[in-house]
Amino acid sequence: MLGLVLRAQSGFFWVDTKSGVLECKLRGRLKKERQSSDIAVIGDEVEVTQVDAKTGVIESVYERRTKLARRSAGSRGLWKEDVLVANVDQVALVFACTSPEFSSRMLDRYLVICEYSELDTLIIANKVDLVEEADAQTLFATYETIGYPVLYTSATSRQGIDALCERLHGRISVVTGRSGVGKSSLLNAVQPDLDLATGAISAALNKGRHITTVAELIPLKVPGGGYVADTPGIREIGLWNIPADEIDIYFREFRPFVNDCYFSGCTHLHEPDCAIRQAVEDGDITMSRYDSYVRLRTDA
Ligand SMILES: Nc1nc2c(ncn2[C@@H]2O[C@H](COP(=O)(O)OP(=O)(O)OP(=O)(O)O)[C@@H](O)[C@H]2O)c(=O)[nH]1
Ligand SMILES: [Mg+2]
Ligand SMILES: [Zn+2]
Repeated sequence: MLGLVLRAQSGFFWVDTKSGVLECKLRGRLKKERQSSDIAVIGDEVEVTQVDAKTGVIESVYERRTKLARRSAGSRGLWKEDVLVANVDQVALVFACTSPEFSSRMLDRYLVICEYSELDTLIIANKVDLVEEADAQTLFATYETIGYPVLYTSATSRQGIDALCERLHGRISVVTGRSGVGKSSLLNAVQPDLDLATGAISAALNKGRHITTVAELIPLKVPGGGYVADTPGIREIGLWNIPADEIDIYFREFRPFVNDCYFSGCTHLHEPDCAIRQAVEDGDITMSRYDSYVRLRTDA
């Protein structure tokens, strides 16, 4: 039977199948090859043999179409890749128009991670009810111009919620963004019976809790299905495995210019005849995006 891993914990896997959610273990021979932590992760499509009404065994794991990964400490002082979610169709980056204050630096950083991981991206501008529509659009205009879809939403007034539902249907989405922007509130608006903890309650639950980057995939009960992972942040994924000299191409509006610099290894920081800095001067690249690039490039 085909299944999808919704949750993984201490060697147990909760797998969504046509017979419902089964609690599964891995078939012994699967464990011989690798550590059980990377054999199957949430989002993995697996082949399952049902044992009884509630349990099963994972026989094999299908190849991953995409993945969201971070670096973690491995054996002998080496770094290893930690896959957080497999088969991600899109990343929904949630920002609030205000409270907490919008940070273009953080958005640019997230976008680099998404471009590098080759994941579709949706920008959600939440809490539009707290600002003037025109002010919200000013914050996100650059991103629409360079081709990212931006949804203006309010979990409170339900503005944009139908459009959000449409975006989530039939796909595996990772919903991320800093604390307090309204991730859980938006998902509750999409599907009220999810009943995710929000606001002060959510903060209290998280206090003293181990930081889990991704908890689980939540199946959506909508026509066409779909799954969402409500995650506190993909920030710690970091930019570790992105070579410094590749960062420019993950700023998508830089791409038409990167080959026009005088020096082939141009860092776009100080070289003469730099096409990127010329584009900034000509207004084809915004100063804010260029500043984000400079910061990421000099940190790398
Ligand atoms: N005015 C307004 N308030 C909102 C909106 N969405 C969420 N909030 C409020 O913002 C606060 C934080 O919302 P949450 O949904 O808990 O935020 P979160 O992103 O899930 O936060 P963490 O779980 O801590 O990562 C709560 O008090 C919500 O009621 C919105 O669209 N408009
Ligand atoms: Mg939350
Ligand atoms: Zn250059």
